[in-house]
Amino acid sequence: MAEATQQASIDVARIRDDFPILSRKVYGKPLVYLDNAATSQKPRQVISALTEYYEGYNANVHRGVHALSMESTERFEQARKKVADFIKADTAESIIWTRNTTEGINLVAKTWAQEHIKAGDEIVLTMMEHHSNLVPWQKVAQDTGAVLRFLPLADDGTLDLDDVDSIINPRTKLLAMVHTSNSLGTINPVKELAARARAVGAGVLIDGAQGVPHMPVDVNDLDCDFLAFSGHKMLGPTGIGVLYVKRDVLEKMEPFLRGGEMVLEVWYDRASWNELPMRFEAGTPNIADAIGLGAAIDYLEAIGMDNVREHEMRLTARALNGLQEIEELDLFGPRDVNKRGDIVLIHSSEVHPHDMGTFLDREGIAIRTGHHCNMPLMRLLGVPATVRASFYLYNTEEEIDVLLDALKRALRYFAP
Ligand code: C6P
Repeated sequence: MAEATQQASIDVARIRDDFPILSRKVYGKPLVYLDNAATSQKPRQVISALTEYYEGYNANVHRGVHALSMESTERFEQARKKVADFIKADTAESIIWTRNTTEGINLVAKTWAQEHIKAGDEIVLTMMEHHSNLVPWQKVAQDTGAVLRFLPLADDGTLDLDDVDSIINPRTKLLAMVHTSNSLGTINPVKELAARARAVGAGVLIDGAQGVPHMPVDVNDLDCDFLAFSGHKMLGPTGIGVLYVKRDVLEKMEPFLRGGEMVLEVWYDRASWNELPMRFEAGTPNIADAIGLGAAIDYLEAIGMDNVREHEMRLTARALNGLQEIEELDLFGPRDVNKRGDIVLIHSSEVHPHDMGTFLDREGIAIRTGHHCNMPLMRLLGVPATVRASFYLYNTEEEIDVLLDALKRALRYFAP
């Protein structure tokens, strides 16, 4: 691949050296990894943090008086503090470890929502929600008799807010919405919509799965009650996620799972609850991966989230410019890179997305094809499946060009 030509504020070549997997080949071609919305790659620093934990101080947390247990507890809690600082939370007690975004949203649906949402209440979502921020609310609506309402989409893949005042109204009890769409790439005006929800007394949940890894996020600025995201999409290990809950909201919430660690005192017939956030972390937590996520946050902080965003905007602009010129392709989502994240979504009526994905794979290019856990959105767009490329801090402008070139060749290859 040609030498990097970025006039970037970040040194992509140096970053790439930290990611062992990026030097591998696929079918004899250099790997071009453009499936970051599904999961990101991991730098050596994160992989080492996991090895150091298992080789050096593996022990359960919050339970032992021995040195290893105290060391692992300290590193585990340091990681929690790193997450809190990363999203500008006031206190680490607002950070609950989960497995992933999906579990975080389900936790809110199974606890807070059961207490606060009643028959006739309304839950407002958008028409671009990932299944993880749709299906749990369908269940809440079925259980409680609440009604789901949806903010519709404009033609350019942004939200159509013409009727926002009737959709977010005094019956609204929760606004649960995605920050950056994993299909359209749209970055939603979450802060403005959170303010509208607040004005009618509703709670606010943000699905940060595609937002937190790619731009600075400040929970106080957004004024949300809940923010859920996944470690594996932000250079961290799989199996570790985060649910931020505003402190005063969390204090009033009933526990999610019950058992060891989340209790203060237990009798044969009853129990009392531990302090926050342990009250929401029953059983032995995912210690190693929480520490690994802490290392991922150190890595991102050292680069700077503003720099990550700026770099990805440059990559996305290059991709959009190139894609617009390929007339066989339909391109979804806003054209303005200020309104979108690192994701581009395309469809060609001439080539099935899976054929396109297989062709690109043979070129060493990893992209995602299918419905991206957005089936209702795909129906709305009128396509059964699409091709999606998503970028991260280690991708180069040359890789975008490799993608564009391969797409053109695929279109010629499959031409009717
Ligand atoms: N989207 C994608 O390829 P989990 O699987 O729990 O870590 O994240 C769920 C999730 C929730 N919301 C959004 C906006 C997401 O993008 C995702 C995960 C991946 O698009 C896997 S389907």
